[in-house]
Amino acid sequence: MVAGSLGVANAEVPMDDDCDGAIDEMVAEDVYVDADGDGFGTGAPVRMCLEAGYALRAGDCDDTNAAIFPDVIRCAEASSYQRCGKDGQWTKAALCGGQRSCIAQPNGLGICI
Ligand SMILES: [Ca+2]
Ligand SMILES: [Ca+2]
Repeated sequence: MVAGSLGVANAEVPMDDDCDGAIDEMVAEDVYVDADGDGFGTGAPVRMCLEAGYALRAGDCDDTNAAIFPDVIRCAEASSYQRCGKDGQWTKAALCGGQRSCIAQPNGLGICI
């Protein structure tokens, strides 16, 4: 693990930077705010010990809905859908194909049937 500026900060403020109870080992985790608790967060990473309300993975397209996270789909229009990308952005709409329709589910997901 690269110490970088973290080492400078630790010289001034002793901290348990890898959550093992020892102080100033120059190791920390990048975590993301995870408001809905689905294991995927949003926004800029924060270097700290992982705790409730945070996740190690980013990419949540909707951090207010625990059913929405990378790789799920939602309906864009009657016969098209969007996929939640690993970057936390919805992809461009794609057709369900084969005369199928996209049916929105109560949890916000979509199903092409
Ligand atoms: Ca989340
Ligand atoms: Ca979510």
